[in-house]
Amino acid sequence: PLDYGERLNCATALLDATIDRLGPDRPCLRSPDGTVWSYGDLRAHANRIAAVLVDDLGLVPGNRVLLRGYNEPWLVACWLGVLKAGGVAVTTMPLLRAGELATMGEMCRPAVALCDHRLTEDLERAAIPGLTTTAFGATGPEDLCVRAADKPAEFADVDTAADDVALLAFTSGTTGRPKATMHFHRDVLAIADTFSAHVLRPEPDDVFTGSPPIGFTFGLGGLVVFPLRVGASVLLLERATPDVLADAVAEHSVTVLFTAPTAYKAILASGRADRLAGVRRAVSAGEALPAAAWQEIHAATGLRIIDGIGATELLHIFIAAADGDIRPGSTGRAVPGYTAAVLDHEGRPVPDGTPGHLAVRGPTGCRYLAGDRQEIYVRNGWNVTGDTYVRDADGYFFYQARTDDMIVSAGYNIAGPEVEQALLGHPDVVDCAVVGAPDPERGMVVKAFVVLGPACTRQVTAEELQDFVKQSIAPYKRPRVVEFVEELPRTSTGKLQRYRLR
Ligand code: 3UK
Repeated sequence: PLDYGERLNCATALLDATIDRLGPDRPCLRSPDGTVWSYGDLRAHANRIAAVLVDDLGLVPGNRVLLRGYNEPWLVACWLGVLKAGGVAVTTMPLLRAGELATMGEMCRPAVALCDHRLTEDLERAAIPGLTTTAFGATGPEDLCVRAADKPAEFADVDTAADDVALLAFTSGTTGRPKATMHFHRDVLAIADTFSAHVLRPEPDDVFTGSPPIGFTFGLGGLVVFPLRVGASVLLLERATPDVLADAVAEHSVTVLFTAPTAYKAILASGRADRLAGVRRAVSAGEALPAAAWQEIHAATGLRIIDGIGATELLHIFIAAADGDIRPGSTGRAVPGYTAAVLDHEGRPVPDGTPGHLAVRGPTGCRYLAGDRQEIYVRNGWNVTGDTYVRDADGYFFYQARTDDMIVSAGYNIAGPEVEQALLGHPDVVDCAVVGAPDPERGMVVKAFVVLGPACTRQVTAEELQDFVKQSIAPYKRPRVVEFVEELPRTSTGKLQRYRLR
């Protein structure tokens, strides 16, 4: 069991443990232009920011600090500075706009915002009451970096409790309005000491990189907490499109890669698979990685991708498989430290092989800021993620769909994503989403929204796609309605918003 004692400041723990063990000069944060901050540099910057927060901005332990920036060293220094000062970090993604930021502000009432100078406009337009914004990354006298330069390099970190809230993270809103979840100082270390320690097993010489924003807990864990916990370094990319990512991996000798299934597929499609040759561990999360995609990536790169399901509510990954244990098409088994089960509507375990609600228990868990949804997500001590899964007799978990995306049609249970995978096998289909549409006879019918590739010049008919799907999956799963569209609605973390199509 994980025991961090009663008092714990995770920022102190992340930095000081490495510095005590490996010295202050180890490389920590890397930028594409070749700049490197050592662990000592990062600690000094974070200390100075903590001093600005406390001395100049009047931060009191427990105050919430909104953070908004691209993946780059100053954002990491700000995150650690807030925690050192005893504040609660409210991480937000650069893609969010004024309306979304206003909702978040209303929910968590931050006193202070630290914001990349290129991203202040939307934050100002959000007009969050009582908020003081300080920009970073520019050169004027008011800039955080300039003010921090005058502060001492040492700071006495606030002695927080292990279960003081360290961070508020917003869910990506695949089902509508975002929800804020609270995570403790001990949770931040727990994700490193479960998934990272047991499945990823990084070493101090590893170089991490990836695409998820640090404002998304997938990125916060993979690109900040995991490398810092072992004294490794991380290359931070501001706009990591698949091409940029693949090139950066090759150029900077990256060994640990975090991204989503779509990016791996795009890297293959752009002919850049060879750039991933030096990667030792590649993680895929956020959406399911179908067996066919796993095999294709393996054939092109030799990589054995580590699929893992994580959630903002649980902070990071809780089901995954390590190298030798990987079974393509399965998300893996419960990460050591977590227990996972598949339950029926009444909360009883279903037999192996039967679909049901995925439920998880472990050191991290869901605490919503507004308690209204707590009874939906947490039942009888289990965190119920909202995903339909099947477990096999060996304890491997197989993703079916978001529970909301299960389509019940004429008595059949059909998982939308399975139909999507079948459609994506068609050479002219580049993107698609499958949902249930109300139908007087069948209750629901399977409806597909299909995006055709730019190279497709001939007329593709609904009938052709239906016949195509019937060749790879049971005929009753074929989309009875097909609508051709230009593009599909996605969240800022790249997830399909099927609810908007419904
Ligand atoms: C889905 C997956 C199948 C699933 C996340 C890693 O995605 C993250 O958090 P979110 O709160 O969404 C959670 C939901 O996303 N999902 C995530 N990973 C997988 N479905 N296979 C997967 N491998 O519906 C889950 O309930 O945005 C991922 C680490 C931290 C995260 N926050």
